Parts: sequence; C-alpha cells; structure tokens
Amino acid sequence: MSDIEQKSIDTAAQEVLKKAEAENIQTVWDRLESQQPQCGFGMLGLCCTVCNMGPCRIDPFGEGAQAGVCGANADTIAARNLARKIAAGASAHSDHGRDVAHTLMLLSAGHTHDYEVLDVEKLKTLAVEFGIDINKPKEQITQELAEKLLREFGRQEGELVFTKRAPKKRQQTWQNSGITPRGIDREIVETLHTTNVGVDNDYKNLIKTGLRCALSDGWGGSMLATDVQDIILGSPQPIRGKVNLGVLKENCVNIVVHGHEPILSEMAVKASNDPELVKLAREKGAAGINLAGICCTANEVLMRHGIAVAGNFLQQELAIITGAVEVMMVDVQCIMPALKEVASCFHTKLITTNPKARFPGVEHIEFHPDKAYEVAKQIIKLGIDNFVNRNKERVNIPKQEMDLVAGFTKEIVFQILGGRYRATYRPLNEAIISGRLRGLAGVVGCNNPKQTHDLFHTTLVKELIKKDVLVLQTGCSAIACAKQGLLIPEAAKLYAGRGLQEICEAVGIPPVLHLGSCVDNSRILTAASHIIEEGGLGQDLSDIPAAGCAPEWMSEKAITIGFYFVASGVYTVFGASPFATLGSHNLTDYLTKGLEGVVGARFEFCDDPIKMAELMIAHIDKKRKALNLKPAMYE
Ligand code: CUV
Ligand code: SF4
Repeated sequence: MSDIEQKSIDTAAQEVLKKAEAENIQTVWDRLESQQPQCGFGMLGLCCTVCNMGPCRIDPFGEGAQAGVCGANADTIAARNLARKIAAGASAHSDHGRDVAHTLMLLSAGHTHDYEVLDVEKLKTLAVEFGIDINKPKEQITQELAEKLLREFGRQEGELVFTKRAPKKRQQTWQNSGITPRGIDREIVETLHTTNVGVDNDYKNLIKTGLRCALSDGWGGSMLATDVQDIILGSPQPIRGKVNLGVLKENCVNIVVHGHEPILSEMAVKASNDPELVKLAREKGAAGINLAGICCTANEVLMRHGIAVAGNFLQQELAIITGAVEVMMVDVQCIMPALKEVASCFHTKLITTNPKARFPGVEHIEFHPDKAYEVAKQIIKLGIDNFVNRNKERVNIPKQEMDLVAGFTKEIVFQILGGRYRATYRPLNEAIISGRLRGLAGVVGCNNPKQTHDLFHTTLVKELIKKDVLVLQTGCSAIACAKQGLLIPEAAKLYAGRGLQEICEAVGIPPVLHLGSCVDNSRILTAASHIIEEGGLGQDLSDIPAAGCAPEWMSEKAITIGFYFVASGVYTVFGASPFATLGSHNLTDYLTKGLEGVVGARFEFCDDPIKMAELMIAHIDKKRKALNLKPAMYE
C-alpha cells in the first residue's frame, strides 16, 4: 500500500491528497504525523487537569505515583475524564436541539417567517405525547409544544417525556439503576459537578452519572432535535442524491455548507435557488449555483432535498483544496480550525455564522432565525462575487461521484416494508423471526485519520450485509458507505446475503439505510422501540438481535452516542482506543463486562473491521438463540 492509500481508500480523496502534497498544503494527516508520538498518559486516560494542584498523572507501570496530589487514583481520573467527555458530547447535540426548539418557538410567535410547520402530523403526535389537547388551532398547539419542549432542558422534576417511548421493561431498567434522565441541562450540569475536584470518587458511580447524561441526549436533546426538525423542515422521504468530491462543479459557483444545524443549511438550499441570485451567478460567467455539503449538515439537506454531499469529516479540507469552492459556510461542530489556513491557500471564503463558533480573522455573518433567508442570501452572494477570483489553473475536481438513496426515517422504513398503505413493523419483525434477516446493525460515527479513511466503515458494513444483517446508518459513516456504492438498491445484488437480498429486491430498498445526521441516531432508538411494540422479538430493546458500532469515531459526541446505545440495551463496538480508559483496568473491565449486569448491554473495543463484524454477528446470533429463533435462514 502506498502512503496515500494508507490514508484513505477513497480514490477522490487520494487524488486531492496528491495535489495537497504537490502544493505543500498541510492536511489533517500531516498534522497527525507531527503530533507523533501522541501523549501516552492522555491515551491511557491517566492525565488529570481538573484542578490547579495538578496537572497530575498516574504511572501506568505501577512504579511511580499511583495517586494525584488530591489522592485520586487511576480509576477516578479515567472515569472522570470519560464522564466529562460524555457531558461535552451531550451538550453539543442537545444545544443543537435547543436551538431548533427555539426556532419552533419563534415561528409560533410570528417572529420568523422563514420556517413553517411542514409536518402537521408529527406536530400533533408530539403534542399528544406532551399532554397537549390538540383540538385547537395549529398555531396554538405549536406554541404550547415549543414551550414544553424548551422546558425539557431545564426540567427540575420528573423525567424526560420521550423516555416514555422506550419499552416498559427498558424504562424499568433505567428506574432500577437510577439512570432515568431528568432535565437535559440538569444531567450535563450534574456530570460536570460530580467530576469536579473532590466530589465523586467511585468510578462506577461516575459512569452511572455519565449513562444518565448520555440518555438525556439520546432520548432528550437529540431526539427533540430530530423531531422538531422534521416538524419545521419536513420529514424526509426516500430521495436520490450524489456523493463525493465530484459533485463540485467546475462551471458553477460552488457553495459548501459544513457543520450541523439544518436551520441554516435549509436556508442555503432555498437561497441557492433564488432566481435573482441564479441570474447574478450567470452574469458572473457561472452556469449556476451549486450547493454541496460536508458532514452532518450535508446529511440533513440530503435527507430533505437530495442536495449533493461533497464528503465526510476527513474531506472538509480536501473540498477546499480542489480549488473550486467559492464559499464554505460553517456553523457548529466538527469544523476543523485548520480550515482557515487551507482556505487562505485559495480564493475560498470561509464564513462563520454561529455566535458560538468563530475563528479569529475569519469573516462572520451571524445567522438568526428571524432573518434566516436574508443571511443565507447574503452569504451566497459573497460566493457569487468570489467566483471571478477563482484561479482556473489550480482547479482539480476529482471525477468520482456516486449515487445514493437516503431519507429513511423510522416511519418510512416500515411504511415501505409494510407495503404502501399499511405502515407496520410486522414484515420487519417477521423477516427477523423467520431468519431471512439475521438482525439489525447501527453503524455510525466519524472518521479518524489514525485509521485509513472510510476503510473500517465500508469493510464492516459489507461484511454485515453479506451475513444478512440490515444496516442502519447516520453521520459520516453513511457518507463513507454511500461513496462506495452501498446505499443504492443495486448494492443488494452485489454485496448482500441471500436473505437480505430477497427483502431488498421485494421492496426496492438498499441493504444499507441512511437515517440522517448524528442527532438522527435517535431515529434508531425509536425504530427499535417500535420493533418491540410490534411483538415477537422480546420485551426489551436488549432482546432484539441487533448491535451498534462506531468504527472510526473521533468526536466526544460519538462517545455519548455509544453510551446511550449501551444504556438503551444495545451491544456497541468502538474502534480506536477504548475512550482513553486503558490506564484503569477496573474501568475498562466495567465498560466491557460489568455494564451488562446494569443495563443489559456492554461495550466492546476492537481495531479490525472484520473482527468487529464477527463480534456483532456473534452477538446477534446469541440474541436470536435467547429468543428461541431459528438460526439465520441462509448461513
Ligand atoms: Ni454529527 S460527529 S465527524 S459530523 S459523524 Fe461526522 Fe456527524 Fe462525527 Fe462530526
Ligand atoms: Fe491532580 Fe486531583 Fe487536581 Fe486532578 S483533581 S489535577 S488528580 S490534584
């Protein structure tokens, strides 16, 4: 394998990496190299900076110091560090949820006219869940719901409303272990409180706090983000799209949206079709305005509008290095600070839009829901004006682009499986019970330059579908597999086992279903709850023959997702280092074994995608056996 093939399996990425090398532009891979060797204490989770008596570190070989200045040992330090990461991850997704709920509030009060209630059905479903009488005007329902949703963040008593969506038995498990999430903000604050110097010193109790915090994201902030986005931006429907750097167009003004919150990128979609702006682009010599996305905001506009995806996390710099991007507009999360430097090598204008996320010296055009469309137009106009500054000699757009189908929600998947007129989970459950489908897998999460870009995602997913496991995806993982052609119906014939193939062909779906962005992992939780409700596959989420995996994760958000999967009863495999906990054998043991006795599921850490698939399949088969189901039909 050449050096570049080590970095990425994606030939489009490889091509741009060669260009970067030739033009001496640093990328994330170069910076990873210059970080070597990375800090050993950090990798083992044995470095503590919680108070000013430190920083402290524990000697992993048992010879030097075994306690920090305050007396904290390896277990306490590693567990505290981990719990703080869970809180940070939960805060990111949940703050996103808050902004979306706030937009719903502004809309209901008439303070923004750029959004409207598009999914009235879903509005009413949520209203009922929140105990709102729906026999009143839509406007009033919206306002009451927005108020109640926002109150979930600061809730001081009771439990998060969405936890009631979980099967009874799961709710009971949460009660018994004391991890039923209360207010979203409360769980995050409590995690920060208890990880302060000299508060909680019991690693198991710290993890308990972390589990509750993670649940407040999965069954709170993230779930709320997903559902409210569906309400105000429309619920996705299966839709075709294109993916990879080849979606950038040489003859067009290329605008790239990158980040997470679709309330901004939605407006960019609308503005890119504005006749006045399109006319302006033509006047500047472009054929039109081409909008493409990176990371989760890309998934959001893909799911709802079929907007092209330029790439996943590790392709953000590469998109700019094509030399063809006029504007990259960013909001929050997963936006590399390096973008400023990379953009400065080209004519590309990097524009920040969120008051929470700025770069010194980078143009900031602040986004507000009350003048959303106006701001989006302003940014796109900057891109149009910038088109003339493009240096044509430095433009190299790789040709690679792949088709995909996205837009699968918990509602849609099962409408399709159940036939056009009857939305039911019965056929899905039957398929699993009969063994035509071996089980389900959620494969999600980021990229990480420590691993060959996209290799783990695609190798793992191919292996799973080959063994008749239907794969549900979100985030950068979905983009990785889409680029390799796994998200088209035709992929069933090429890669899926016979059972999965039969199902895909009967209903015309791909063997790998794209459920959206990272907050849409909540769709997996609700889908799983419906499966239990439908019957025949046990009483609890942990009974379903299913497993989760984040093979190339990097963000704290991925850790949080992992924790709410496990807390929801889903066996979950993580690639790369075990959350930097290896320095505490007790903690690692607890995560990979002990948790089973608390929440009925546990973590596994593994650094080989084929092995990951084997682990997940072994788990699925174990669950089939426990349910007294026949083995998979086509072994
Ligand atoms: Ni929120 S969190 S790199 S964009 S999946 Fe992509 Fe998804 Fe990880 Fe970030
Ligand atoms: Fe050191 Fe304890 Fe302070 Fe951490 S909390 S830095 S271990 S003294």
